[in-house]
Amino acid sequence: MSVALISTPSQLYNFPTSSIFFLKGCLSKEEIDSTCYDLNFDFLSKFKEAGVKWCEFGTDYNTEFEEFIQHYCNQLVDYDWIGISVFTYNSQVFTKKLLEILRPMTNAKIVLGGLGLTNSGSDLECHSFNFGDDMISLDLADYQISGEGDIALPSLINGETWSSDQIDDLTNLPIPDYSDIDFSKYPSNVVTITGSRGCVRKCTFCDVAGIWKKFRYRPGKEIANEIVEMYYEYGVDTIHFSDSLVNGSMKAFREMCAELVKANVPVKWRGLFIFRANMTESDWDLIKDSGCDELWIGIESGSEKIRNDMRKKFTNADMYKSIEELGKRNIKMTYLMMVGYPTETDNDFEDTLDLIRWSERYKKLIEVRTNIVMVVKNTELYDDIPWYGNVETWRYKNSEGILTYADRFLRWKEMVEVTKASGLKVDNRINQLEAVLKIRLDKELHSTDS
Ligand code: B12
Ligand code: SF4
Repeated sequence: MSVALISTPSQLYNFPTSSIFFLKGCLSKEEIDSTCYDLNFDFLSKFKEAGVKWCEFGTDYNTEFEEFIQHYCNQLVDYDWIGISVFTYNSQVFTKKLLEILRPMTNAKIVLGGLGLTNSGSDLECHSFNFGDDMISLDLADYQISGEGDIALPSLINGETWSSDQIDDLTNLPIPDYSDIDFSKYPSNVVTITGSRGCVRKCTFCDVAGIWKKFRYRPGKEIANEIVEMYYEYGVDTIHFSDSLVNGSMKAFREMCAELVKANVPVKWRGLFIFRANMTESDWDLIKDSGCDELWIGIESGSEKIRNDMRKKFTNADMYKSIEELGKRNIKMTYLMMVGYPTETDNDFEDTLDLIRWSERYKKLIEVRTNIVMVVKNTELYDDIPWYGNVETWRYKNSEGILTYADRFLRWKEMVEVTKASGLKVDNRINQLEAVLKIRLDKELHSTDS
């Protein structure tokens, strides 16, 4: 039985796409041989921004892309199974083109997987909510595994009963297998590690609880061991966690940090983090000493009231204190912010600007990524909060009157200006984001909603 595992663009390409190497580890455990093709890297390291533009917007396709894909497919045709990992909806355009070219060339069974089989927020017509179904009905693929592939994929290939249901227990998951790639081709020695799946919060705007019904986590010691193995086996120097929150379970998080301190390997780690009450000096020290280089923090708003509305559940006191503790220890922070939450008033927005201005004291350490709140399917915001109008340019009546898309866009612009004026870094994809926001703004201007 021969199996090829392929990652499709677009996603970051300065380090290997994780899913296919995770799945190779799972297949090896069941004694199924497989070969990984990091097509995301191969394609985007060649075509760079032009490739990203086509993948993400579906425009500017050219013959060079076509020739590249055709040539690439030649090495795939003889496999019995081809598994394609669709990372987000931004990989759908490429995947469809790949399938159109590959399908007539091979008799392999084609199985699709990954979170990009759905669409959680893109309003571009080239993105589908049921991408897997679409591809199967066009006879471009045979199967889709819409959930976790760790057990389902080996079962499917072995002809056993399989389901897309989530695994209950993440203990003893196989270690990802990167033996098919040469790390020296990549600009950074980074790999992704999963310490947990799901989340301990249920924020109103977020679809994580819809994707992963249950929060599950691995023992901290196991996670630390995997990091150590990645260092010795592949010379990895940086870990990115794929967890919704690296400190979802404080027990496992503390254990992992303590084990890493003991192991004393020169590996840095980065992950999504939530501010919490009851963090001790020793917790902050452990974070630093275990190699934490940067934390991405879903702060969302500088207003405690808005964060409560969102069910983020951390206070301003905890937020300011945590930023100081991280700042003192020289740990980089990326603030993930959103403006225009339905209940956000001008005063709430001022609180957000105040947080940014206050953060100037740690300006060398902080990047701020701001987006406009999106109403995403399978969230409380979508289902229960009385927004109205179009899902892309939704409106809301709050205590100050009607909050329109144009109001939210102005807040976004001001936020970006205040971030820059405070000397904090802004998202390096800000221009692409602004282009997308302007498309929505234009839709509102031309809509008949009132
Ligand atoms: C890390 C991450 C990023 C990183 C990407 C790093 C990189 N390598 O490119 C950054 C921050 C850059 C990022 C960006 C974006 N991301 Co992101 N990201 C994640 C995150 C947190 C972890 C992904 C990960 O590495 N998982 C670990 C791997 C092993 O898991 P996996 O890929 O899901 O694979 C498992 C299964 O899906 C399945 N599977 C996967 N492939 C295959 C293939 C087969 C054949 C089979 C059978 C099974 C299978 O089995 C695997 C093991 O169980 C997820 C949320 C999450 N916790 O998963 C969001 C997530 C994937 N991102 C998401 C989105 C929307 C985006 C953005 C579009 C956001 C934006 N608006 O800009 C961008 C797009 C990036 C791009 N350039 O196109 C969404 C995708 C939703 C969707 N339906 O498309 C997610 C789910 C977050 C969310 N809740 O909305 N992201
Ligand atoms: S926004 Fe973050 S903290 Fe909130 S539910 Fe989603 S992943 Fe969890």
